[in-house]
Amino acid sequence: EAVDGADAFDDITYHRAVGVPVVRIAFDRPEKRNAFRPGTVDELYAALDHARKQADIGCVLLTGNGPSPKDGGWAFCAGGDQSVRGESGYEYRDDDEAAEGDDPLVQEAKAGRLHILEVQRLIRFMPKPVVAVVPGWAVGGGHSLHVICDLTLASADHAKFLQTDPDVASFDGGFGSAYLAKQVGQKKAREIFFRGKTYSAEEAVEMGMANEAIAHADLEDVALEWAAEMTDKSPTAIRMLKYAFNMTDDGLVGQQVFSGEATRLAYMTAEAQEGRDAFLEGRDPDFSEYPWHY
Ligand code: 1HA
Repeated sequence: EAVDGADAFDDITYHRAVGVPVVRIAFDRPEKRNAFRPGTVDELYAALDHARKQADIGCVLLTGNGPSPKDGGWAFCAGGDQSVRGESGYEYRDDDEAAEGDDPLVQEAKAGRLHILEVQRLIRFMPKPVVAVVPGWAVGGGHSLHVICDLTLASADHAKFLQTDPDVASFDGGFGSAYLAKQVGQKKAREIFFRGKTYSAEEAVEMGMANEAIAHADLEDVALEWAAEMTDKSPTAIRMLKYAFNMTDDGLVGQQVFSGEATRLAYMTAEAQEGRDAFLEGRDPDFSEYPWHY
């Protein structure tokens, strides 16, 4: 189902599933293997942030539209669009729209963009699962995107996983590499980056960086089934689990994010409300009714 305002996007599509609390966000530059330019990243960020804020959305499917009208090839995402890579990052060019308007200072600040990293953080910290649905190439920064997603489902027929970063003198030194190593182990992660070989969906599953290889024709249906299973469960439990999984790797920020949810739960207790009420009523709080649980 098309979502209001979704036709404002040029480089992505945004759909809401019917009957399940799930959205599908897809790169829509199939003739470029779904490589992203700065405007693509702005749109992706806006779409993900919209999904994040909807109380009736519990899961995001992130994928790439295809096949390419040029040669029939499939892609999840081929990373940063090298044709707009400038001296310090990826640049807005030609018909690539700047999402935040024409303020010259904003435009100047936006030169040389590497803001796919902001998208990575949004995926990492959003309180609902994001599933990479990989119908074809996942390459470079596109590979790193699948790595940061909570789950990866891949086309058994067309998915191909490839890290080209050092071939084009780029490097994702954060989640794309170090977090990948947590998934596949140090030796394999170094091989993926240092050798730059292509791996199939089945190999990706074997390595532990993808969950399942699925017949291409069934990929989207199975992804929706997985999303429906997850969104049948307790939103609070899923949110706490995602943040718990993240926390051991995310340092103090991980603790902050997890603990924020603990604070929210604590605020819901009568004990916390006594603290608030006492302040508002100008009296000392009386916590004597609340036990020291063990
Ligand atoms: O590492 C980072 C970052 C790190 C830190 C912070 C920010 C980061 C931001 C981005 C990145 C990166 O993503 S660096 C890595 C950038 N990506 C690549 O190096 C992948 C380049 N592409 C390929 O290696 C191949 O095209 C492919 C393996 C994805 C597909 O090969 P295939 O099936 O043989 O198709 P091919 O003919 O090469 O591509 C089809 C069309 O798509 C071509 O255009 P055409 O000749 O038809 O006009 C091709 O140029 C275009 N295309 C594919 N990938 C890109 C691309 N155009 C621009 N940029 C691309 N990334």
